Amino acid sequence: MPAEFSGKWIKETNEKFENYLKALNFDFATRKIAIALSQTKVVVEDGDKFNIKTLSTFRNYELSFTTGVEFDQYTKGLDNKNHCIWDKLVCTQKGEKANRGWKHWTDNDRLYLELTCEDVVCLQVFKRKE
Ligand code: VLZ
Repeated sequence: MPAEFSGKWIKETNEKFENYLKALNFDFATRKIAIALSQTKVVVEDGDKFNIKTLSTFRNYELSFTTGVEFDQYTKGLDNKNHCIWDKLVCTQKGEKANRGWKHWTDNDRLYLELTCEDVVCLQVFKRKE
């Protein structure tokens, strides 16, 4: 089985990202910085274990999990306290915000990431670099 998600991916497009950050209560100044940034995803897929880093010059996020295994997540400002389960690369989060989750999929040299919070759906597209 090829590890289809493994690699380094650079953000190309980012639809509704500011609305998404607003739904998460990010303040105005942080949103303006965040939407202007380049973002790189570094994904390591090893069987059912994943490590996903979201990197930028401003802030970095890192997440490690095993698909199918529920866990509690805490990242300050972003997820705060959440209970998560990833099914392959689809995550359902139960926390302070309704309807939160992520979905990742690939197509040739593109990585797609759909981020949802309340009624906002943000779609990010990344291009494979390595
Ligand atoms: O990634 O949910 O793909 O770890 C960015 C907020 C939110 C501030 C990005 C700007 C959400 C900093 C990334 C830019 C890096 C995200 C998932 C895995 C979960």
